[in-house]
Amino acid sequence: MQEQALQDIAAASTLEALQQVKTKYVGKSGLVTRELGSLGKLPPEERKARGAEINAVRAALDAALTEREAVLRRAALDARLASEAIDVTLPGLSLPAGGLHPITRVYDDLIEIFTKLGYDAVEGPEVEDEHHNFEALNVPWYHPARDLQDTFWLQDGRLLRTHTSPMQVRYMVDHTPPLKIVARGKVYRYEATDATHEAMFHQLEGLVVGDGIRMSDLKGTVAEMARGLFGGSARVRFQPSYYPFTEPGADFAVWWENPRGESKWLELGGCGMVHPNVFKAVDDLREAAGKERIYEGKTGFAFGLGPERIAMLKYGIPDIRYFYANDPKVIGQFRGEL
Ligand code: FA5
Repeated sequence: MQEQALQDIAAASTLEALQQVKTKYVGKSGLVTRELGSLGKLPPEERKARGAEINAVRAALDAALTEREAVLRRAALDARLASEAIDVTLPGLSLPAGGLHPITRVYDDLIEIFTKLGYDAVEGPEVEDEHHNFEALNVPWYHPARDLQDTFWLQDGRLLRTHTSPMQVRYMVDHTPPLKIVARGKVYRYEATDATHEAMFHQLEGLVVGDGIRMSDLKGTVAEMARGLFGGSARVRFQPSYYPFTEPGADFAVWWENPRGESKWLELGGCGMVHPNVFKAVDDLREAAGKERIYEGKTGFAFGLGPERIAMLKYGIPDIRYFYANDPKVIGQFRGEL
């Protein structure tokens, strides 16, 4: 019987088959178990020898079963590992991922350019008061320039800021020159929209204040920004313009050739030397807050530009309204991939 059993064990090719062999010989009613059970029927003098014999068979079978089981388990594991193996050299499945909005990309570029030049990047409130948005910027209530920036009025004389220039005033009231800042954020104008005008858009404001700051510093800075945005060969044009909070004031445009070989002057924003009346208004606010008057006699320049115009040119977007319509066909082109 032992020989037959050992053959059966060796022939079992799966764990299930081995389990059957185990039940057949050493299970509760297996052949060996039954042999042991029938010992009682033997005459006492034979019992001991027969018992030892059967126990030896049982021990041999147990050992063989344990060994075979280990072999079969290892084989099963190897088979499973082989079937589940991952080929890390296969190209992965690409999943759609979110992407940065084109305006965010342009802002990131701008902030990087200016922080490299030593500017601090700041942000301020979108809900403003009349004083910071207009009055302190040398735009009294009767001034016709107020009509140039049609305003969304809120309750209590508050308004949605029409430009980021009130940040000039806010920052100077709280800080001591010399200073260099850029202020980013949303601005709002109550005007009809078209391909180049939105009622909500963005601006980046720059302000530099110190002693002996000159128009040439402003021009150099704007040229540096243009080169950072559009490459080393970008050219900048300044044209006289009027802003109540600058004297003199100018508009600046960049000559830029896009990847499709089109080139044109792109009006980017306004700029100028900070008007003395703005410094005076800041000192008045400082005095009212119990601070020293320190801005009279200082010099500085400021500029303000719209990142939408830059993004339109850079990414070939023909209509400003595409930026905020959330059309997947437009936004989807700026997706990344994971
Ligand atoms: C101003 O808002 C001034 N605060 C800029 C300034 C700052 C001048 C500091 C001098 C010193 P303006 O209204 O021109 O200026 O707007 C500046 C830029 O914002 C424009 O050149 C344009 O790029 C963008 N912009 C203006 N109106 C809109 C609009 N409706 N939609 C999209 N972009 C606009």
